[in-house]
Amino acid sequence: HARERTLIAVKPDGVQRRLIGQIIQRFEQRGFKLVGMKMLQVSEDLLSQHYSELRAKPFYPSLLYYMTSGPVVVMVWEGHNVVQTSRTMVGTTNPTEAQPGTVRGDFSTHVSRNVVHASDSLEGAKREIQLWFQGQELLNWDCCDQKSISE
Ligand code: DAT
Ligand code: MG
Repeated sequence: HARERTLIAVKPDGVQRRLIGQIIQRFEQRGFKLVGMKMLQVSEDLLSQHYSELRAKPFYPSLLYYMTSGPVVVMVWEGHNVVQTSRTMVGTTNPTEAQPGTVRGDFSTHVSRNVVHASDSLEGAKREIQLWFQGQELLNWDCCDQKSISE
């Protein structure tokens, strides 16, 4: 529905490569609404909760190292089907397979530096938004063009 929310993050490689603006622009122009955003140096504790399902993977230590190597920009976007649509906009996990036109397909070549994070399900999005944001950091506001974008 129109109030669905998802968590999108520009990872440290995306911040270093000055891609924050281009990534935000894609979500704005698609018609989604930004309801929360901050830049932060992530702690290992937060990351280990965020990536708890990947703890047993061989790449997990290097994933933690990379994700804490510099600031990230984390955002909550709202809109119709935003979870699924943003996964499509972000592209496949491995940029080798990501379609041109997707963030990963346009800006990355290697799975370990894939520029952006997007929640992969409604439940995952709820969990991640609660993990990264305090309730009062998320704003309920009206976009003047909302009625032109969704029912
Ligand atoms: P996604 O970010 O597309 O949701 P995921 O949740 O399976 O993918 O994995 C989280 C991140 O972990 C991913 O963005 C990059 C890293 N990763 C996943 N598979 C990897 C692999 N085989 N080698 C190195 N890093 C990997
Ligand atoms: Mg994931």
